[in-house]
Order: sequence, then C-alpha cells, then structure tokens
Amino acid sequence: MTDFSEWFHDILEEAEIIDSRYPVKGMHVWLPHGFQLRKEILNILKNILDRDHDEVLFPLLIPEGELAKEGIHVKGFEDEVYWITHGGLTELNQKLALRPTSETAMYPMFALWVRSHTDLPLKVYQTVNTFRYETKHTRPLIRVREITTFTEAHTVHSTRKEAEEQVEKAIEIYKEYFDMLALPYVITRRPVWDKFPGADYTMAFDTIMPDGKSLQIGTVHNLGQTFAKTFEITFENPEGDHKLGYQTCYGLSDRVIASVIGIHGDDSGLCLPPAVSPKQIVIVPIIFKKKGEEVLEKCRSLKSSLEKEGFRVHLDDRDIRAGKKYYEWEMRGVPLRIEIGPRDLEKNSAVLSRRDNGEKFSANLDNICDEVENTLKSITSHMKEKAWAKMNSNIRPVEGLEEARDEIENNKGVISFDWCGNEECGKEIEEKIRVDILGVQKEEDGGVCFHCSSKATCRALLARTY
Ligand code: PR8
Repeated sequence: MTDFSEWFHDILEEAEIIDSRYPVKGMHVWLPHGFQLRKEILNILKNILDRDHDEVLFPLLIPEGELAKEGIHVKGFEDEVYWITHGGLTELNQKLALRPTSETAMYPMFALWVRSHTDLPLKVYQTVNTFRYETKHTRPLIRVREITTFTEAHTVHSTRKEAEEQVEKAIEIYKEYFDMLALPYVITRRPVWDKFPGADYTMAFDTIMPDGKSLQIGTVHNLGQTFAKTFEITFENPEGDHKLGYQTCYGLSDRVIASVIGIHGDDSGLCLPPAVSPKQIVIVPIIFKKKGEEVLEKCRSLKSSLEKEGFRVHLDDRDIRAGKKYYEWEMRGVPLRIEIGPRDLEKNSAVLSRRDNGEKFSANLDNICDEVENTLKSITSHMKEKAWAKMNSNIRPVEGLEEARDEIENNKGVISFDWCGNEECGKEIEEKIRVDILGVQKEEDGGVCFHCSSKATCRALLARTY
C-alpha cells in the first residue's frame, strides 16, 4: 500500500462499502455490503452499551433558542451548524438546527425528567445521523458532513466523583469495544484548547492510520455542571435540598468503520476481524464433473452445521472459476475460507485458508466446527497483535523540537515528549512544526519540557492528524 488515500478510496468502491458519488459534499450512500459491515460494527457497540444504558431517540431538529443557550458550546459549533430557515415557502419564526451533536436537544428534556436523587444516575444513548458543516478537507467515513453512525451517550449523576467514575467506565467500554475490533489506540487527556466545547475535560482515543497520521476515533467528556446550570438540570437530594447534576457524554462515529478498514486492510483488500465481518466463513466447493453433486451436498451440510453453531457462513456455489471467487472474498475481507473438493471428500477433510496471514491447512470434517472456532479466535488475536505492534512501532520518544520535526517529516507517526503542559508553549509547538498535540498521556514530573525547558509535568503525544 504505497498511497493510503488512494487505496482507501478504491477499496470503499471495490468492496462495495459506500458510493461516494452522491451529489452533496461529505455525504455518501451505504451500499448493501457496507451496510452489513456497519450493522455488525454497531451491534457490538450497542450490545455493550445496552448493559448499562437505555437507548432513546431524539428529534433531528434543535430550535435555535436551545442551541444558543449554552454559550461556550454554541461558540464551538457555530461554524459547523446547518440551519433550516423555511418550512415550504414560509420563513420559520425560529430557525432550526440539524443536530451537530445532541446536548442541546437532550438536556432541556433531562431537566424535565430529573426530579429526585432517585432518578439518578441517568444513562442514555442513541445512534443517529448528525450534521457538521466541516470546512477542512472531507474524506469518506473519516471526515464527513453527515455522520451516519453517531453513537452518543449522555449521563447525569448526583456527585462530581460519580461523574468522574463514569468517565473511567466509558473509557473501559471503548477499550472493550476497540479490542473486539482489534483496533489499537492511545488515550490522552486533550489540551484545554482542544477539549469539547462546554466540557471540563476531554479524554480521547486516537489510532494511527497506515499513512502515519493519527485519527481521533472516540471521545469521553466530563461536562461538570456547565450544561446542568444552563439547562437547570436539578434534583432533590435525600435532605430535601435542590442540587445541580453532574454530567458526562461520550461518542463514536463512522471513523471506527474507517479504522477497521484502514488499519487491517492490505494490498489484497479488506481484512475484517471475525467479530464484525458480515460473512465470517465462505465455503467454496471445488467441483469437477465427477462427484460434483456429492461435493456440493457436503458443502451444504457443512454450512448448516456451522450456522447452527452461530457462525455467519456463505456458500459460493456460482458457476465461475474458484480463483475468481478467492479473489473476490479476499478483497471483501472474509476471515476464513473453506475449500472442499473430491479429494478432500475421500479423506473426510477440508482445506481452511486464513485471510489474515494466508496460512492454509487441512482439517478433519468430523471436528470442523471446533477447528473453525479456534481458527477465528486465533485470527482475532493475531490481527490484534499485529495492529498493536505496528502502532507501537510508530510511537517514538524525542528529546527536542528539531528531532520531533525530523521524525514527523520523515517517519510520520506519533511523537512522545516531556512537556510543561502550558498552553502558550503547546500552541508554539503546534505552530512551529505544524502538528497537533494529542494530549497528556500521563502526569509525571522530574523531566524538562522539550521545547521551553521549564519543568515538565507530563508525558504528552503529538502527531499530524486527520
Ligand atoms: C461529541 N457529544 O459530540 P465529539 N466525521 C466523522 N467523525 C467525526 C466527525 C466528522 N466530521 N466529527 C467528529 N467525529 C460529544 C460526545 C455527544 C457525544 C467523531 O463529541 O465532537 C470523532 O471520532 O468529540 C469524535 O471523537 C466523535 O465523533 C464524537 O464527537
């Protein structure tokens, strides 16, 4: 893969993920195969969130009055909001925003719902489309103007401590999720100038794409009491006093799908983790005239036994060359292929072929379900190890700004450095070497800031970002 951008664009088309020819910039059509992948990726997340959150669905439109209420928040989004000004030919009394995110849609309702401490904690989420008029270069799934898998969770708590604990829980949820997708990540606390508009602080997950640029794939925000004050989200505590709630919110987008495609893919196309591949196994009968029907019969019964075990299986019995089938299913990233021909039948076996490392081996048909299960597990862990090793090798420590500039120019990736944590120093670093400070990875003292030479307070990361 020499040019990631080109590869990414081509694979989205070839593997029939999306059609990017829709005539509105930053908006795309999900094609059937892409939609299946989107569904599997979302299902995993929803299953995790459902354990501890209630799913809701809020309207797409937000009245200008509500959006404008929280000053810092609206300032952060003012360049990005799409407005509806007319209903038919009639100009509306009050403009309506297409949600860029749903704080200002949800929180006026939270104020009505939350009455007593017994109503807390409140934990809800929704998966919706959101609209952001992005002015930076748009890219399918990575920077879109219609985000189609925006999964946003919003919580209200009675104490600051509980909200802080919720931030930790949300981080654990996203770790579990990204692990199932075999996606590697770094977690940082975003610098103050890059936190979510209205948040006390923002924790972010970033991954490194094959071109060495980092991509923010998820964020967890501690909102403190800022929105609770604005929207009057109060509750009566056991002593009968009225108190303001503490809030958090966290969200993921189509970028997760972009990362699954980009990080695991290779020159043969997609390589999907078994957990999310629309088809986990494809069975290809190797048919010669002799014994053709017998082979097909075996393939059909294997398909139904595997389906009974809960695997997603496809039998490709089209009358075309086996080689063409292999090419197509490899390109679509199906983790495991099973080939059965007359000779395999004689030996009561089948040939298994892994998409992740190209390994081929023979397995006895009597215990093929166990063999498949173990192989899929091994594929997941191999994909995870490979992706983590690649990401870690792309995070390099540097001692000074010039070294950081060289590393970024020549080797891309993420740079780790000792930092004083000051805003002025941080912005200078960003400007001088045209990077973004991702944030603080861990607090620590003892060192010296690699730029301004004052006392370092933390280890931080910087990168060229999407
Ligand atoms: C919130 N409110 O909104 P956030 N294209 C694709 N993905 C995007 C884009 C885009 N244009 N913009 C952001 N994302 C909070 C939390 C409710 C939920 C992705 O937070 O503005 C990024 O991965 O940080 C980001 O981490 C996530 O959406 C949440 O957006």
